[in-house]
Amino acid sequence: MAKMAACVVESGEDAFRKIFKFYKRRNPPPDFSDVIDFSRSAQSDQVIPAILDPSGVSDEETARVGLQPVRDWRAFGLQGYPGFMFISNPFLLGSKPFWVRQCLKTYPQKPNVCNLDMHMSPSETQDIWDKSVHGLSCPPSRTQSKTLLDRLRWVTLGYHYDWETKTYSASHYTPFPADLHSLSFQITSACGFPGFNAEAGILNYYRSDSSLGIHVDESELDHSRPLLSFSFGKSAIFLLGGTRRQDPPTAMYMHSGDVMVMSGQSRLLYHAVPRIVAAPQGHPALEVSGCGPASSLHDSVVEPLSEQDWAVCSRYTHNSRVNVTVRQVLGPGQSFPETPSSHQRTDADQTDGDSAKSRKRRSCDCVDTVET
Ligand SMILES: O=C(O)CCC(=O)C(=O)O
Ligand SMILES: [Mn+2]
Repeated sequence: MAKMAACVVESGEDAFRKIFKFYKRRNPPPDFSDVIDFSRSAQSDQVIPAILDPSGVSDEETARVGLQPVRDWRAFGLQGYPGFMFISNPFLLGSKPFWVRQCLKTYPQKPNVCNLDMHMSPSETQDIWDKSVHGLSCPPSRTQSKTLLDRLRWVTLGYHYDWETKTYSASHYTPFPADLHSLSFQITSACGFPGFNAEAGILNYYRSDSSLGIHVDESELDHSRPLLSFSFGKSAIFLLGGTRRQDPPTAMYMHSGDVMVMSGQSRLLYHAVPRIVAAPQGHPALEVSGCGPASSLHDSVVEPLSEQDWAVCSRYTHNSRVNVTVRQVLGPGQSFPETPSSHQRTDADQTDGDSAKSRKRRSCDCVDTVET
């Protein structure tokens, strides 16, 4: 057990909750010295090299989606977490802005679903980007009200996750974005999972004071398929626990461009994001404008951004974080049962004795923001 975990956790307690609160604390700020940083080598003896399959994916295929050749990826595992893989920013220089723009401009558009749809009409939540960019490309002023982009907390793709019932259903489906499917397919192939079918996505948008409660992602019907997670913008402290709340979690940084793969025994572990932190010095959330991806590739998915799009993405990622999780919901040949599945997503709030209120809030805002 890590130093910090040992001193805040007594046996039999909800160790995860204690450590979640430890990292969430503002005053005094916590000691971050136990947090694993995969961007720095030889940092923890818990970190082990991960085995990839570079033969499964060509350099041309990875370049099309904005990724480096697989042989250049810095991929790690964690002792005690079989099936967990961490790929430290495998993106080609200049390709992250494209994916950030997709998350801010393209994926929030209809027919995808977002938190703002819960209390606004479709015409009001149309063109979130266009209605927000004026505010974002000018210097912020005290009197300006929040833009729709500022108020965006989650977007769902493909089989749309229902936050109330914690299920997916055949009847609430819209086509999954082809570009994000390609990106996910290349990464999962390189990680030894050929034939991954990206069927559902959840995008979480975090401000500096946001956090995401303790939960397990178990609503998907086939848990033998990996779950992928992409991060852009500010860094986060990510906690990866065990199968029980008493298991103390391991803390790690997720920086802009980092990718996680949760598979096998690590597919159903408790996890959470207690805190958003600044991007490390010298590693800006987004590269400078103009170092765009090589656009000469035939059929490239990733395209250069306009100056204005880049400026908006750059400003947004300076203050915020976007996380994208991609899930395969059904196994090959599997279909949804007649009655809705009883599989549940659990979270920290619901075990804190305030379940009705927190459930209501989480149905609108997956990422829990403390308004200041
Ligand atoms: O933001 C993150 O890194 C985690 C997101 C997550 O766990 C989820 O969407 O289920
Ligand atoms: Mn999750």
